[in-house]
Amino acid sequence: MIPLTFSPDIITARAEGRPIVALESTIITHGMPFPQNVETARKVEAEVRRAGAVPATIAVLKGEICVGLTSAQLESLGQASGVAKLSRADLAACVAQGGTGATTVAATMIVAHLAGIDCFATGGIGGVHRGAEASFDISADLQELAQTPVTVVAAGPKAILDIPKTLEVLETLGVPVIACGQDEVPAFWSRSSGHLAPLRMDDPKAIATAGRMRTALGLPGGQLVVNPIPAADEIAREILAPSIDSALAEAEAKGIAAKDVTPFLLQRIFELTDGRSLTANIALVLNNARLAAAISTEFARAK
Ligand code: PSU
Ligand code: MN
Repeated sequence: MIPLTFSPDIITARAEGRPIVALESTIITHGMPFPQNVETARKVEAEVRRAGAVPATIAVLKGEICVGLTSAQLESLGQASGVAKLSRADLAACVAQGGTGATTVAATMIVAHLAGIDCFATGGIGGVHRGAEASFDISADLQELAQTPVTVVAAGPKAILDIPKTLEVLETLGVPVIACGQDEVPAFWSRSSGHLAPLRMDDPKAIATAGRMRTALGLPGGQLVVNPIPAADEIAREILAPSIDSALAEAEAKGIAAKDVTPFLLQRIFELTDGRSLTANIALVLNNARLAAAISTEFARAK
């Protein structure tokens, strides 16, 4: 028996064969400040429902792997401090010890797959950090995409990362990177990264069909769909670049390392842009939720 705890909504959705979209929780605990984190999590869930699917936010609460959170659980997770950030390496130990933790893209993919969920929406995935040639800091999200069959919708690698190196590693790992609606890989807060995506598919059905074909061919791993932030909400690359550079310099000066790097950079960029980065982050997650709902609808239809 796999120890998963489904919320009442997800029990019903599974029984009815409805499309389900997985949502991560690290974005709630480590990616955004309270109360915007809880507000956003609720809006994202509502957006998935409006688009005809059922949201399953995933987290570990007191040793239980929860697939779907109740409103009260979401609120208390968003207010809690010192919640662990769980990636592939941390998940089993947290559950075994009865701990509480938020799941990253990697851990959310693992749980989604165990729960039979094909599609997952997030903000941005982790990737190869700038200076990785010295620090070796490459997110476990990339390895997960290589081995776990879930289609992940993101607004591109976060612009704090080294985007060309991230694309190279994804190619090496055999992960399809599919841009939706444009030829370029988007850069999270900005629509443009200056790098062409290896694949482009504008139709959710084509994306689901490609994912199912991967499975039919016996190829392990998922797909990364990169969905540009809506034009009205983006922060142009040139405008953001100085804030990213100073946040990176500060992280280095303070010796921030490992799991703390991404949360530190996101928080500093939020401060340096007077909150504009957060407004953009919220808009892009909602946009990804809509696309993921459409893709999961196509996966459900084919079952
Ligand atoms: N996307 C966001 N905000 C976040 C994250 C993604 O918009 O906070 C989180 C995700 O959970 C992702 C993690 O998996 O950051 C990457 O962390 P790391 O670089 O330490 O692997
Ligand atoms: Mn890292």
